[in-house]
Amino acid sequence: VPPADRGAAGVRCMMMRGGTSKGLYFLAGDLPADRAERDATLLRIMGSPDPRQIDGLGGADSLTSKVAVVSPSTAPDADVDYLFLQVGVGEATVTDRQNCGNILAGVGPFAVERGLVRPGGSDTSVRIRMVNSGGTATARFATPGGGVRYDGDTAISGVPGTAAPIVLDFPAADAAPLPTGRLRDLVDGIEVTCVDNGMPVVVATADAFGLTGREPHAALAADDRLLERIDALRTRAAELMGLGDVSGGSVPKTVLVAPPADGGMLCVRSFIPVRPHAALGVLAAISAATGLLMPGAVGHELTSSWPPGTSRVDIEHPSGHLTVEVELDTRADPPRVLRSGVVRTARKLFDGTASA
Ligand code: NQM
Repeated sequence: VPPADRGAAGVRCMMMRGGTSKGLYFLAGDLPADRAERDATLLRIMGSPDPRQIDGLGGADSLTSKVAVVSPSTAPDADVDYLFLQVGVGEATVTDRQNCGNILAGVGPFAVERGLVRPGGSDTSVRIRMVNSGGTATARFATPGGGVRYDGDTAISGVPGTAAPIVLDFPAADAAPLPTGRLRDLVDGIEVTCVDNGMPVVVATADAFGLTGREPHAALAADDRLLERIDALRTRAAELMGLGDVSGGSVPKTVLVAPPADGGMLCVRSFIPVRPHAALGVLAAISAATGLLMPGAVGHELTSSWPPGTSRVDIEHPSGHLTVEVELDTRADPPRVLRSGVVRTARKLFDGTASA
């Protein structure tokens, strides 16, 4: 399309809140096939690299500058493919280096809305191949009368009100969850467990950084010295995890763990990858819980008061709680993930044509 006609042509797009994130959902066929052209289109639609994204649909925050690209799957065990793209805020970047479990919550409903998946009665299950990580997920949600129901009575921390539940289930992963091959590593004098059950995460105790783990989000965001240390830690840990040079990249995330203070089972502060998260990423939470459940891992001592065989973990974060499920075979060496899961909600915010 010649530049003068771009705005007029537009791109079919749906905006959805998925979990505690918000993003633009596209059919792959509605975006340019050429990658450079696709990325340039997404930057224009979001309004990046302007830090305020004033000329686009992004919300000037990495949690609201996200994209799902959905297409029919060629994999025999999946209905649709989901490619997650993070559009930079304040920088002209579009990266596929990470997955996003929050935006994932909208993928099943979007697939039904766009006619990629036929609704299956009162409930529909959509099998999703997550292109970024290579794993699969199943999303189950209400479709009474053949349409997606968004309203309901499920509340999730970080989102006002209630909505219909979307149950996300992750089957056993093929890859071992310990990318360094060890339960613990010493990085910059700090004991860490590097774990990946859907998201590469570096787990350390809040105590190792002189923190309680209950610090308000704003206090962490203002602590430049701490953020420098977090960045140095995750950059060195990434080398051990085989992720190479991650400077400027969005993974690995860092999760600092501490004892609970609000009726949960542990309390965390997470960094995505350097800026503190106002809540907690879904796959980051699942990965951190996976690490903690392994005897000998950093933070495992926090599980000593949990009932034996615990698989449901209630995690406190800066804006509430996130409960995730992880079933591990800890007798295997290295421990194997049997399944993981989480409940989210999503809301269709608009469906239309974005000016590109
Ligand atoms: O870990 C933020 C989020 C995320 C990612 C980020 C996520 C996940 O809260 O699965 O959901 O880590 O940048 O949406």
